[in-house]
Amino acid sequence: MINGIVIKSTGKHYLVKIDNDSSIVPCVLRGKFKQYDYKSTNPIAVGEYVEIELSGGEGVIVKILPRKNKIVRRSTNLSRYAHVLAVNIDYAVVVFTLKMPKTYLEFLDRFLAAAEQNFIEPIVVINKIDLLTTEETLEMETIRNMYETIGYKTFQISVNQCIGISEFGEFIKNRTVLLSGNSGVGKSSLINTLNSKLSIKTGRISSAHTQGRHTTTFAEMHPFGEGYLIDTPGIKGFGLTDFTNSDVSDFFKEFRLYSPYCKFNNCTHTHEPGCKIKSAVESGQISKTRYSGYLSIITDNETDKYRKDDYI
Ligand SMILES: Nc1nc2c(ncn2[C@@H]2O[C@H](COP(=O)(O)OP(=O)(O)OP(=O)(O)O)[C@@H](O)[C@H]2O)c(=O)[nH]1
Ligand SMILES: [Mg+2]
Ligand SMILES: [Zn+2]
Repeated sequence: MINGIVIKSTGKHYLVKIDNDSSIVPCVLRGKFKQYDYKSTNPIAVGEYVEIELSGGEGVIVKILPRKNKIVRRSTNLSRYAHVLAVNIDYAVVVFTLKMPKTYLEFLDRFLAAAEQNFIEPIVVINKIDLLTTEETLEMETIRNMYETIGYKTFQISVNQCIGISEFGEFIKNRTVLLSGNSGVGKSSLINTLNSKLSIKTGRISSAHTQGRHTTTFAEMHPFGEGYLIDTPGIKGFGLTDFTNSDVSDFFKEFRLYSPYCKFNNCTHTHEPGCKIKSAVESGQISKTRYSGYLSIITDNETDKYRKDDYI
């Protein structure tokens, strides 16, 4: 039996890097496995530790080893299926841009919530700061301060002008790092800059729509120092999976300081009297955008209640 790690998955075919060896073997999956108890569009994700058997030049994945953690999103907003972005990761990076394309804070908050749900440390990377006017730079700094105050590590960078790259690289080196974000925010460009031996395909931003074009189509791990950078396809939205409404306030890091003091211990922080989260929003201790991010996740969940069992 040979042990390895899945560095690329296209759904049916996998590339597995063999442990303590530099060889990479194309693999297929033996039969049908139903390893995990939720419906997933990809039963084997990038980062998976597997056992393979060799037959001819090809490998067969015969076993998936237990996962340390995972980042999962609903594949589309109303989908019954979950999509595993990556597993066994040390940091979950969300790449954010104020423009070209514009990333909504709700997207960021949902990603952060999913990382918290899975006990993975998230990092916020604000890219394309070279494009910002003075006014937009102030807006960016306000956003950055807000997330730093909550307790998230943030970086402001420009891949094009090589600003902040080495500081970020130093922070994540030798770890397994997932990069996610909307299409066109510069995930692949950032990976190419960090590891100059790579030349991953990058895209242009459509000038009419100021959006990316989904240049990266499959998640793939690339070496960086002793660790890996996981490039992923750009996503539009981020739906959480596998939660109940009462869990959600725990996924918002700063909410945990207030929720124990709400009048009702089953407070959903929406309409109840004596809610300490609502009063923290009113007094400005919790940001309004974070609170609306929280409400949007709760609302999603209510809309989907009747078919919750389908995707858990
Ligand atoms: N102005 C500016 N453009 C950048 C910067 N970083 C990346 N870009 C450009 O943004 C475009 C999209 O970059 P990609 O790296 O392909 O973006 P991506 O996030 O991998 O996109 P998908 O693979 O579609 O998810 C390219 O034209 C890059 O040159 C930056 O710091 N400043
Ligand atoms: Mg890409
Ligand atoms: Zn409350």
